Amino acid sequence: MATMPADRSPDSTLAFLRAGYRFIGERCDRYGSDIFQTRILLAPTICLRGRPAAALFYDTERFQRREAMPLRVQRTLTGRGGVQGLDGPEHRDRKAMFMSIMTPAAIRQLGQLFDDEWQAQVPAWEGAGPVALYDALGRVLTRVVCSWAGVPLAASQIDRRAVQLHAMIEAPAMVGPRHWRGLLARRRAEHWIADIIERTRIGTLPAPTGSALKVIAEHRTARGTLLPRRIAAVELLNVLRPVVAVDRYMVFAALALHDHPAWRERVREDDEATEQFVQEVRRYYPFFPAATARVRHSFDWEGHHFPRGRRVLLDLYGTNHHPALWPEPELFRPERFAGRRVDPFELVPQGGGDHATGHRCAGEWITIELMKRAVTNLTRTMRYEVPPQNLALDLHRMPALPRAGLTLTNIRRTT
Ligand code: HEM
Ligand code: MYR
Repeated sequence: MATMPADRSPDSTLAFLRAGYRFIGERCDRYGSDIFQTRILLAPTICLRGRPAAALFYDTERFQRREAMPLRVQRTLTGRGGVQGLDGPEHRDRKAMFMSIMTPAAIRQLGQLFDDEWQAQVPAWEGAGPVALYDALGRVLTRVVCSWAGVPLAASQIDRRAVQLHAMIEAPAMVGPRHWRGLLARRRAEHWIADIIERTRIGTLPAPTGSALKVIAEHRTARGTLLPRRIAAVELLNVLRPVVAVDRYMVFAALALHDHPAWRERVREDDEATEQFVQEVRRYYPFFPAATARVRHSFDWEGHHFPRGRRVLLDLYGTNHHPALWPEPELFRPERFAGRRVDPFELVPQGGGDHATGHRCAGEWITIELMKRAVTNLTRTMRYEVPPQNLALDLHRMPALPRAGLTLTNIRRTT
């Protein structure tokens, strides 16, 4: 049996939270190995990166999600009892519920609502002083996703819900106030949505056919029962929250347009270039650092032993920056996607493997659609300036974002 390189320190949880996106990659580089063992949350944890590792990690025979996600992540970001922690037939059934919402027509409709809301906001942005893109898009996406999902939202509530959804995304890897804000936000948001689920079920709140609200409120498990109201709320929030999270990728796209003016010109004219650009934004920028699972039954892989129950972390960021997959990974080069067929284990910002049978992100197509529309809106329908500001991305902070969320000035409509 090969010896797996191992961290010596008794626990690396804080080191992970401090080191951020490069925690696994730095150690892999140091050990000259894409697999090593460390201790996280006081328990031995195997860390992996790269394509073969991703193919292994998404083998549902070998890994389970039950009791895999750290509690601090469940209490803020994902909630408890949702699809992320299910296995086997129960996962298939719940995942099918999500995928049934993601029809091409529904995705187009979401995209159209997003374009309409963006255009509706431009006059206000034109008249305003500096616009913080992250905050502005957070509000746009909150309004749009609620309308698309069938969730009623008064205009006066948009800011509050946008702040809540952002707080859940920003909390999982933080200690102190940012974490507490996420805990509170989740409690409040689950109450809000559980009430809406209840009203839909008793018929006092009509839900549009095919909407996420209707599908989730009326979903029946294999045993023919409705989801408990709180779980239904967790699942509907698993649609609302991550759609709002796409604002981070939109900020990254705007950052990339700013840093690569030649690409601004290319995407203005060419939809294929826009596609490549969006893929490179998803590959290059730091978002979801790592996915977690546990070994289902002991097995050996490439000479390493994986004992039953061991927690495993797959480095998503590190796989997207692996030099064996991506030559010169630290360069932003959308042309690397020209004519390239990307297999399900190479580009994994939203997980790898199969959407229906595994845990790959249910919202990947939505994410790509919304990002393309954001790039088109930024380059073809308006002009703006990026005033001097600190645009550095701190890879120690998870999730990462430029400090001011990217400030734009002198916004003008061009079409
Ligand atoms: C799962 C990332 C957007 C819904 C995931 C996973 C990642 C991820 C890394 C977990 C993969 C794994 O466990 O192996 C992202 C990122 C997004 C995004 C970076 C950009 C904003 C979305 C959107 C939706 C969505 C727009 C829904 C509309 C889900 C759901 C799961 C999931 C339901 C759980 C899937 C499962 O456990 O089977 N996402 N996601 N995500 N995502 Fe996303
Ligand atoms: C979502 O809302 O589900 C989409 C993306 C949110 C990403 C937030 C990432 C923050 C850091 C999480 C640490 C997890 C470590 C296992």
